[in-house]
Amino acid sequence: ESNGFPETFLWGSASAAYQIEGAASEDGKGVSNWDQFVRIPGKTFKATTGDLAVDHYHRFKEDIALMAEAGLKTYRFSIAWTRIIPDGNGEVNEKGLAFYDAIIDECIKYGIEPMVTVYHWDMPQALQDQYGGWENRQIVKDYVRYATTLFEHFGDRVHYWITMNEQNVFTSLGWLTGMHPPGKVMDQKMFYQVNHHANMAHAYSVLELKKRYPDAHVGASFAYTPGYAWDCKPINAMAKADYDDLQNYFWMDVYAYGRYPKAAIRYLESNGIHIQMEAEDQKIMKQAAALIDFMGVNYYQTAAIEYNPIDGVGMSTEVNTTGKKGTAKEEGIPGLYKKPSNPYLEKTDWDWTIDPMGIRMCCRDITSRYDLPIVISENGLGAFDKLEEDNVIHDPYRIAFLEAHLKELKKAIDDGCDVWAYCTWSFTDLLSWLNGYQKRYGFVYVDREEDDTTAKLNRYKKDSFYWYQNVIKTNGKD
Ligand code: BGP
Repeated sequence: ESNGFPETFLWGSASAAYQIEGAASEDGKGVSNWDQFVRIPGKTFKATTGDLAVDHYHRFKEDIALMAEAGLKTYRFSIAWTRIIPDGNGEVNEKGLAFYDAIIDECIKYGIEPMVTVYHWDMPQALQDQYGGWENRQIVKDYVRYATTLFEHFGDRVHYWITMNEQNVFTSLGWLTGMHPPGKVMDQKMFYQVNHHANMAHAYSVLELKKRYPDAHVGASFAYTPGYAWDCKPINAMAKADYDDLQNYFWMDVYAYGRYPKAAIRYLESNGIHIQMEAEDQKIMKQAAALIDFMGVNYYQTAAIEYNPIDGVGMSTEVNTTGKKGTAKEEGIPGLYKKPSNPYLEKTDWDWTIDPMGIRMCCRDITSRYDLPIVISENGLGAFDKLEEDNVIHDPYRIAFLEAHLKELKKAIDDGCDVWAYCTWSFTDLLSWLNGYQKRYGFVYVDREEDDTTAKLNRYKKDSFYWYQNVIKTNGKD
């Protein structure tokens, strides 16, 4: 007999500042690495500006009223560091604080629990220019000061904090494939060093939060792509173990245990990579790990994992950013693993596997490995949606996708996983980092096209809006 979702379950949706706000230079906001990165010419992939985005900065009241109408219990959003401390480590901008005060108060007015992401990839460009941003240990101090500013100002009203969004993604794309700022390609040494800096920034900020608000709930959001060993050949099962240590546990073990997986460190050392640490680091990482309250999981897809010979495929920058199905290329780490296309799974137009059971896999793995509560901080389907006459949008594919994932999530709860929240990505349509505005995720359609800066940006409810409203009303029982 299924107990289903607990009464206190937080049904929600998620967004990120750069993808939704716009108002890129208003009210004292500083320039972020993304504001700058999208302007560098010659990219082989799309990187659309968030200058206007969907103008949430000016329309947040309308958007949050729609969230209330859908019945959301929580809204996960990120704060733009450049609004709070425009140059990264100088003066605090009161207008930036005031903007997020207004968002938080608006949520509370409707009984929506604000869930705040401290860092969702938009770093002050000034820090990049000053000292190389994440590449320099100085970032730890600056991040912690920024985070602490948020804790002190919003901590009386915000009970859920996410320190980092998908550290595995922004570091891999920033230092290995070059598709995110600062656009470095295969700089392995720096990739691992940057991760250590981010881990310390996370760890110290957890300590600062808990000093001030011991009852606050804090975690980091990890992009978890569970792997399936290709077949029953032992070498492929071993490749999957390598994949887990280097691509999953390399981050989750740090958040939950405060240490790197041993096999991953051995692999790095045998490749001449030694992470530079300060004397206290390992102690601080452990202290922070003991204090986190949940693992944040962004779940989109799974990957098949097969052994990859030393002369095999490497990281690919030929990812599908057009929505033309079948254009993604196989990628991997030579000598370890590669990710062949899984013949058992359907794919989205952007070649992401559709695998509802994967969400249950994530929960089960985290529960047995870490015994931590889980916040699903993102899950959703990117699709081309069509605005039809009378401003209706029929998106049965999105409903089917989410419904199937919720069924599996419910099973995970029945399996004994302690799942606190489920946030869809996203509530309104918004900017997709590398795919522009055509890859839509929302329950609410925003009528803007790619280069459309004069768009009215009207909001229209999709069919999925009403579906989610009913899910929340019935607490997932239907
Ligand atoms: C996650 C990010 C989000 C969001 C989402 C969808 O990795 O945390 O910010 O963008 O993925 O991805 P995409 O926009 O590439 O389709």
